[in-house]
Amino acid sequence: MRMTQKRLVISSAIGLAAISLDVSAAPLETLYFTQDVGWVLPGATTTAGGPIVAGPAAPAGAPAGTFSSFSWAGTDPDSDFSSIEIAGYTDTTSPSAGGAQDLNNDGLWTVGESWTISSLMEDNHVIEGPPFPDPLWVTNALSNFRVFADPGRTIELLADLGHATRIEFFETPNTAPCETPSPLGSTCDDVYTGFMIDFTPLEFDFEGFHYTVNFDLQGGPGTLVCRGDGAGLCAGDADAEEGTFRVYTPEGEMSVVDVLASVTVQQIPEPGSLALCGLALVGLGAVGRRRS
Ligand SMILES: [Ca+2]
Ligand SMILES: [Ca+2]
Ligand SMILES: [Ca+2]
Repeated sequence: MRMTQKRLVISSAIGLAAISLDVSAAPLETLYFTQDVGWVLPGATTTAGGPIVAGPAAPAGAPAGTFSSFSWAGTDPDSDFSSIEIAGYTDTTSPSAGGAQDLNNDGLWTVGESWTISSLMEDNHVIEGPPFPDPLWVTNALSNFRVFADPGRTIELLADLGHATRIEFFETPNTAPCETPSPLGSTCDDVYTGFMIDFTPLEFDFEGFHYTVNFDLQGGPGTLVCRGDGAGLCAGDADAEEGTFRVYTPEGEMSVVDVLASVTVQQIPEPGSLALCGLALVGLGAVGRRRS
């Protein structure tokens, strides 16, 4: 009796080992990315007559016709220019490489780590002129985001090309008391807004595993990102609607918002393996019944 049980245990262990070998190799622990981005130049009419000046063309690899930055001013000739820049990174140029976001400190974009793939940097000045339209300007940042399995970037796992992130910019009135929330305390914080749907996760399959790339926004020093959830410093912001984000930037300061990307992975159950498992269990059941 004991011998029979032992043989059964051994044979089913061999069977399970064969099945798990059949499933696939291990999931990727490290991935590689490129993020190439640029602005579409907003139309000059959106500033009610104030100039909009294009900055340098976006680097090669970014969607055609886009710019790394642009600046704008009011109709008053003494008006300072504000500007907004966008930078895209690769896994080797990201500020996350070797930084605090590199949790296992290996210099690589490891599964589970949230790394900066691009940054928005605004140089915010008080714009002089007549009352401005709300929003002052509307435009898209366009991005080409790619994920690879190898550091040489020859095995492409994901290509999200020409992706548009729509941004609306509001130059708030610049005299106290501020009419709108001014959570950073300048007179008066400006705000730009967009939709979280532009940060919907992306998914792909590779060698028996399902990968999900999640995106997030993180405000740098002196910058506040609100998610429309009314939490913390965003409390009392009646404009913080569900499904939107709002970035508050103080007058007279630089602000930075980072776009983060992280990966999660799940094994894909293979129909063949499931059937084998089922058969093995049925077989064990049949043997068990015969034994009793
Ligand atoms: Ca790492
Ligand atoms: Ca301003
Ligand atoms: Ca303002």
